[in-house]
Amino acid sequence: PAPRTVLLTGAAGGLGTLMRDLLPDYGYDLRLLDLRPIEGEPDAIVADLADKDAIREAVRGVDAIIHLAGISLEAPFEKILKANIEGTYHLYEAAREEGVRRIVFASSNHAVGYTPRPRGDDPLIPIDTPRRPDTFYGLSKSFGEDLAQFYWDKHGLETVSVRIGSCFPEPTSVRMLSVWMSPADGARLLHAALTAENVGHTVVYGSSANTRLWWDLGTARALGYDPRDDSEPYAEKLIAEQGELDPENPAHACLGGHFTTEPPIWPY
Ligand code: NAI
Ligand code: 15L
Repeated sequence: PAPRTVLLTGAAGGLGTLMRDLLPDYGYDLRLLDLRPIEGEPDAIVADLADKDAIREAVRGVDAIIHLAGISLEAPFEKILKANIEGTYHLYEAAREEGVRRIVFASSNHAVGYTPRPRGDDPLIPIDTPRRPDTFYGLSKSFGEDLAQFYWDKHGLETVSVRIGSCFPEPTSVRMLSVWMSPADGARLLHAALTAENVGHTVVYGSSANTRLWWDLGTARALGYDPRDDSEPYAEKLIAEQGELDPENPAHACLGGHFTTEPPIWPY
């Protein structure tokens, strides 16, 4: 049966807030978790991924988990280790112990961030391109994908790892014209990842059907994802303001963009 009760970790964050609005329309009953309390959501679980007991209790009884919680930008390795690496391990271990069958893991394009972006008629980047993390942050997403594969092979716990591009209400840079995922398409993709059968561990890119797309959405479409949006209507204005991507600029050379040169730093 399709999952109904879904634990959403990182529910207070940007993507969590967007998905809290959109996913209930697909019939999900969301259980929310975050380090921070969420205004207007008194039932949300306030817990740190470091707290094994709290995480085990949080996953008890849910049909599936959408795992968004963690550090979402670059940070010193020790912080990434605790939140993203140990934290994701705690979540998987809790899910195994409690018999949860599927996790949708928010991976990132930064797991493959040093991959040169396609130019001209170059083919789209395939999902099985070698991982080339561009930050400790990207490295933690690479670890998360391996962890997911391991829990599938060893314990039969399924995961869809979504290498999200940029999921924000609108694209705000020329790079985002290629990697943007509209919130509505984000909800479509999460729904497909929760309901497709026999996913084992499947890795997909997460973006809209952008005219300037850099990567292959084949594995996402194979789950039933049918993106409806395209960043192209934003192109003229963004290019007028920022100019085209500069072939000589290293910050424009790879999928990860400025994360390969001057990554934004986690402020907490
Ligand atoms: P965000 O930084 O807005 O939200 C992350 C949330 O996780 C925050 O509310 C934070 O309080 C919570 N959190 C951090 N450490 C925690 C811990 N130890 N225990 C419990 N909760 C903790 O990030 P955003 O943009 O919402 O991203 C969500 C997820 O998707 C992240 O894992 C991020 O790496 C991933 N992602 C997001 C992309 C995007 O375009 N928004 C692109 C690629 C990946
Ligand atoms: C990410 O992984 C970040 O979490 C998000 O804040 C964006 O910066 C996104 O990548 C991106 O590549 O634009």
